Amino acid sequence: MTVLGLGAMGSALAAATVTAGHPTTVWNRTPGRAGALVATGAREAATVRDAVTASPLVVAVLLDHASVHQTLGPVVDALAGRTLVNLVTTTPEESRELAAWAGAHGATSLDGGIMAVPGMIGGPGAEVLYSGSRAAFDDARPVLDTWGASTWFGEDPGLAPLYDLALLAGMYAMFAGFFHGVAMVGTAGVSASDFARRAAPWLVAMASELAGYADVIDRRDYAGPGQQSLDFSDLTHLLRASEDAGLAPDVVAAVQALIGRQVDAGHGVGGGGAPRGSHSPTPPPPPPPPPPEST
Ligand code: FVH
Repeated sequence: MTVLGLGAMGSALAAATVTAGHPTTVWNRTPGRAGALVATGAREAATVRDAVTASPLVVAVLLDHASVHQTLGPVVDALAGRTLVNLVTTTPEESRELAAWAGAHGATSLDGGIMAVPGMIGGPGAEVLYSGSRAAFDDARPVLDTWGASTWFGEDPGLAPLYDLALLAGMYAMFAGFFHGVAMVGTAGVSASDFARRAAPWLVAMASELAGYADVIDRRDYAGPGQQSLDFSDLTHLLRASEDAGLAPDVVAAVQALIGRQVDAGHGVGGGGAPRGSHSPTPPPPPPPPPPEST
């Protein structure tokens, strides 16, 4: 297999396939990043064309969508008959565009969302989400499984990035809330480490509420019994405490604005599935995502 891009992630992926004994060719735009991989058995290609033609499986781990086209555009004829695995973080539409472009030039393709940081690759807890050609997924499986658990979501190339970005939405919002909490307790001289020891089990406990919210959303029943109303989910105290402490209220204010929008639209008495008495805010009702089709 070939890895295009030897940044932090591309290097980790290539190292895992080399360790697993798969013949591995690597290429990077800026020379000089392949030394450690070559020392352990990888072959460094001098040109993109050399790298692409070296393997039936070509894995792009570049910076962004534009860099994939910049890199592969000039050698697109060489993709014919090969499988392109795009592990670059892209939007669903960008992934669909890339898959159609590769397909028009005779390549099959898979899109992947890496749910791991480089240090996790090849170890427990790493997962890569795939969508696109099922046949390509099955053929590439021996290589893909060296990086972590491999899960295929469907033929639509946009599904893996959709899940990837949806999961990141939860992660980023959680981290932003945690950092705001750190700032709040910091005004009383509490260290971030002390607060983290308390916040981690609290957030894990709150994560157990997700299934309840999901059930309400899937049933579209926002007025069922046992739910906390949006009128109750008022973050005024949280906002005022933040402002009193001289903190930028942006994170909390954004959530309060979402709640306010729903209340203003007449949904104040509805809820989001949280048990009455818990103090978690209620999300607006998005459509349910499609389920994974296979692993
Ligand atoms: N690192 C992570 O934790 C995350 C985990 C989730 C998935 N992401 C995505 O993976 C892609 C690569 O990420 P990375 O961490 O390897 O990124 P960098 O270390 O910044 O390396 C970037 C490589 O891309 C090359 N590159 C940049 N622009 C171009 C271009 N126009 N043409 C060709 N190559 C390009 C760069 O080459 P160079 O600067 O050394 O010449 C690096 O090899 C990414 O989509 C993450 O969102 C990682």
